[in-house]
Amino acid sequence: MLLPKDRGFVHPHPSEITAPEFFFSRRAWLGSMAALAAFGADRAVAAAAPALPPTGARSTVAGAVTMEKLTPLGDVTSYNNYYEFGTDKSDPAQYAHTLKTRPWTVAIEGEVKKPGSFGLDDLLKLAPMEERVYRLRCVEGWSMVIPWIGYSLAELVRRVEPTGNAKYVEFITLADRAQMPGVRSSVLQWPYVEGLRLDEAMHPLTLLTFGVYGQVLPNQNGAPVRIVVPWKYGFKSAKSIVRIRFVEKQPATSWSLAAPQEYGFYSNVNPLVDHPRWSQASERRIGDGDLFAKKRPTLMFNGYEPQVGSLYAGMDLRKLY
Ligand SMILES: Nc1nc2c(c(=O)[nH]1)N[C@H]1C(S)=C(S)[C@@H](COP(=O)(O)O)O[C@H]1N2
Ligand SMILES: [Mo]
Repeated sequence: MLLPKDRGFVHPHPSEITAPEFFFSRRAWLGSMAALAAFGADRAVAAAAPALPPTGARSTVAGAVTMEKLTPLGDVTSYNNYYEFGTDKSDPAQYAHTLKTRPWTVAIEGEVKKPGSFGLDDLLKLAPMEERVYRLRCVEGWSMVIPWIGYSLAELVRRVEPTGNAKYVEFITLADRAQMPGVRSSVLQWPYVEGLRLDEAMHPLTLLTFGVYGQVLPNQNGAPVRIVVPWKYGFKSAKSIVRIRFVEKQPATSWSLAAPQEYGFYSNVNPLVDHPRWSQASERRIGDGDLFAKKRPTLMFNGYEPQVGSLYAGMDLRKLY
């Protein structure tokens, strides 16, 4: 599923080019990270982060490049959603320290020729890690630009050899009351389940993610392994995955079970299709300033239309929201 390399380059607005100050803080920070890298996971992840970003732009795949300013690490780790730890944006940072991320295994089940289970260390070594700078657009109307570390989920999918019956991939995440206070609430059905069509899961942009900003994922960002699907609303990017199931039928996902009118299976970022309770035409970029800072227009497929638009050719995106 390779795409022409030169498609989809978005020319940056001058104000979007990362300021030089940023490189300095990042360089110092990476230096101390390297010194601190204590065990395998840290090293595997840190090695993938470029020691010095060559320019304002860091490439992803297939020409998906963003030169927008990165969201500061402090915001990435302290303002987010991880309902297993509570529904406030500050809850994950406050409570996720109780999550035990080792030992960790990911079971591969369903329509594959090679079912089984991968220990975290095997997953870390499965394919070379890359840094990918992606926009993340939460369905709630805020967005970030985040340098993730991981490799394309397709690497894993290919190795387990889906059968001809595999049409969808289901991601099942950890739900453990002992470690996760939010799981006592009935706000969602647990475990948190997400899903993709097989071709979406195989798209090179879909990232099996182990790190962020050159370090292993902080618990609140979905340690030790999550997916990131940058052209879909953030809730599709399931955190702390323990099982991956290959199935024939479209899986029921936690958010579409909770509110089917509001959260569809596809949930592609789409400024033309509003949420029933609010507009999706624009977004607040975290780090741009306070609540009154100017909003940015939301882009079709979160700006990844050149890469992923063809996956949805002929589909009515108003119906299949
Ligand atoms: N297991 C699980 N995964 C989850 C969520 C969650 O509550 N539980 N929240 C989602 C939402 S709404 C968003 S916006 C992203 C946020 O990812 P980040 O915290 O790394 O920015 O995670 C998604 N993955
Ligand atoms: Mo979200």
